[in-house]
Amino acid sequence: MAAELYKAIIVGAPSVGKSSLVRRYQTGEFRETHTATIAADLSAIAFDFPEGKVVLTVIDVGGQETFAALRNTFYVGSHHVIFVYDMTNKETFRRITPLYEALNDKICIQGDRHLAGSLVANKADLRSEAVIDEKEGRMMANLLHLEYFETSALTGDSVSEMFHFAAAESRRLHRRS
Ligand SMILES: Nc1nc2c(ncn2[C@@H]2O[C@H](COP(=O)(O)OP(=O)(O)OP(=O)(O)O)[C@@H](O)[C@H]2O)c(=O)[nH]1
Ligand SMILES: [Mg+2]
Repeated sequence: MAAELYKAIIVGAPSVGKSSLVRRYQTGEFRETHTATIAADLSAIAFDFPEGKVVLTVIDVGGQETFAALRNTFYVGSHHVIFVYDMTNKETFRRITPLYEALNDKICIQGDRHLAGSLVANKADLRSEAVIDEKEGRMMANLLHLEYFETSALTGDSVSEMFHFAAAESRRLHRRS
């Protein structure tokens, strides 16, 4: 049976760890240094669900404001949006709402449907330095109708679960419509 293809986009302020999360999932590696993503990187992740194969194309968009227009272009046709912030950096949390609104404006939402996605509090290995706690993160996720994850690209905590959810949820919502 042919694989089902879905598209996810991963967005957030610079340095929150978007590329690190993708890299951790794809290669199991972690890099200490930050190399800013220029424009966007594409990767494909394959999942074997009991119902069949799913391939999720992940578009990792550079967080610099220069790429705002590009981000909106890539959003069109996406099945899942992964919003990432760094739990040790308040400013990156503040960026979530404007990002959500900018992307939400790009689609025509029908009835009670919301933008499908996840809110990811990354750098959970630095929890002792966190300035945004779980309660605040979950509140924001509820408000925006997003699934909440706390991840660490350094330790790998919850990284597979987060990408797995993106694929499973894309499939579930697409099948229903
Ligand atoms: N401690 C810790 N550091 C992390 C984690 N994830 C990423 N980093 C570090 O944060 C920095 C930025 O990571 P990137 O993955 O390049 O960030 P990005 O969101 O892709 O940044 P842009 O491409 O500029 O938008 C790097 O120095 C990483 O090593 C994490 O979970 N824990
Ligand atoms: Mg990057």
